[in-house]
Amino acid sequence: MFPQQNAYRQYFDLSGFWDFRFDPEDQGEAVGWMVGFEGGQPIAVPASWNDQFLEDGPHPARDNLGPAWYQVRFDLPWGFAGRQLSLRFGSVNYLADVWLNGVFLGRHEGGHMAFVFDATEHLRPEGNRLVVRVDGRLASDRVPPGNLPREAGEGFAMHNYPDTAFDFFPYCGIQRPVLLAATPREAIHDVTVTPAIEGEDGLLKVKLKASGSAVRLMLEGFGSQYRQALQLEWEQGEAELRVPKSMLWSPAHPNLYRLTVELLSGGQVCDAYSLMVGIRTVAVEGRLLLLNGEPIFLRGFCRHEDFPVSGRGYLPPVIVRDYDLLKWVGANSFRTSHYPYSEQMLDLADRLGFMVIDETQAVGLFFNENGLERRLELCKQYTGELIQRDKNHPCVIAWSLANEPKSAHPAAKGYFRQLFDLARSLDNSRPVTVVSMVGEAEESFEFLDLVCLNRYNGWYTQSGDLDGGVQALSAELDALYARYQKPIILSEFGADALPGHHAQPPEMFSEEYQAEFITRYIQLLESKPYVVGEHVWNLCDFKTSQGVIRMNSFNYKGVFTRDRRPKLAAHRIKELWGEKK
Ligand code: BDP
Repeated sequence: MFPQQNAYRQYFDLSGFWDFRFDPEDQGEAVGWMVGFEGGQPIAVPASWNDQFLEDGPHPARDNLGPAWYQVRFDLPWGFAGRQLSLRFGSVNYLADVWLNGVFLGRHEGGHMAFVFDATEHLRPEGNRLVVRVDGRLASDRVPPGNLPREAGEGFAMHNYPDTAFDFFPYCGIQRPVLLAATPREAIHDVTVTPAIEGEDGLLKVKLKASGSAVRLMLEGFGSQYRQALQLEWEQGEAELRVPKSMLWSPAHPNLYRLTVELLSGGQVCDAYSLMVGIRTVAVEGRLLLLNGEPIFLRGFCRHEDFPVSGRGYLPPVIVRDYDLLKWVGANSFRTSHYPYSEQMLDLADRLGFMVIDETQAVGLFFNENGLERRLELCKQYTGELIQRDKNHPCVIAWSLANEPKSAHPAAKGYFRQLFDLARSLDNSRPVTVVSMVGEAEESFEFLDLVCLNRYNGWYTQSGDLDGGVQALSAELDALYARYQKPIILSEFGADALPGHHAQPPEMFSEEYQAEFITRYIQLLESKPYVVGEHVWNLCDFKTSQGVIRMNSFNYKGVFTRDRRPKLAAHRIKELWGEKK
């Protein structure tokens, strides 16, 4: 649960300037840096380290993926003593080892996901030292993978530097805030809210994990007079709130309610936790995707957490700006390509009414024996962590288990069957998908709820030939629907455009070609009755590794530039989507 400030809970944000040093010989542990190190330089937390410094000795700091060490000194804030204390990291990419006052608290693998360590026994009133070793190196048994051995037959790497099996820069470091949280000894540990609709009423099924004997639930209409309270004995562990004539959540009306759970001990409130909930349902029926029982069509983008200097670091003004761009251009949805975005981003999606396909960090998966079991274990961990973190968000309308796995391999279907079963067992209220580039060969579409396809006809194939590309896409979509009989989302399509580069007639890399490409795709997609969504690749230009197909180490498929200025395509999309409203 995200830390909260109320009469029973408090947290302290450790963001600021920490101390940092690279560890090129990987000797930090051997020489005892866990208790603190000398010779560090200031670094901003949260942010990726790569673009904060120019050099690391003779090498660019940018390409140093670790290991590297962070440390910060802090005193225990007023009022924290005697509480249950934990340290919560919003995201560290990729591998984090954490010591507090020389005591090893634990390790977390995988970026873009929150993790927590209990620190109660190891904190002192003054002079605490938190040390984090971060290793962002790329390896074939990590997810997402990189540095794949060519001789082992994984010849589909991007041939770029750093050598990723995915197309975005492998930014490293403490990329989201680190919070020191204080909670009561008897506390609420977990809340799960599942909405349903019955006639005009909304139903909220609330499940709790808590140490205590009884709880009280309170539901308030956000911005309305609605208020309801319910008390129950804790042993029940589960309750249903009926909300008569409820205000449903939808992109047009993102109505939210505030649910407060109070834990009672000896008749007194000893802990409280509030969360915003939305009453809405999502379902797949035949060739339709339904929100609150009504067919919906997803118009939107994929995006990256990416900005100059801060890299993949949490940057609230960019989040606000991106929502403004999404609204301006007429989007109603996005996919968290290719990793879970910050929790704060999802809070705003709830509030502003954006539908989100929430994706794990499983990008660039391959199924050769080499490290397969380990990658599967990691994917299970990531799926579990994502659903646990984001399960209560009304904005999340589907889970994506992976992006563009190399699924033309006999092991792929069984691999995704296990992940799909896991996702279903954790949450049976949302569709589950995999975003595919192999199309019909993605046999897991037999059991997945939605078919998500990425296509670049007229770009990587049929280059320069939009007529040919769109025709081929049309035929492929029909075949895909005929085979799987499930709603299809074109989850990526787009073309690079160098900002300010023009051509008439349109030509690849010009703003005109990108605008024309996206227009032709949208026209085709909206003519197919089984297509339920279109997500343009990408909202903004973003940084990748160096390689021959990535000029300036940029992917230029943004319809906005990296500093968020519109290209011609953005204006065109605004016109097209504006007509549909
Ligand atoms: C797709 C990938 C995406 C890439 C995009 C591209 O899913 O990560 O950035 O292609 O090549 O295949 O622009």
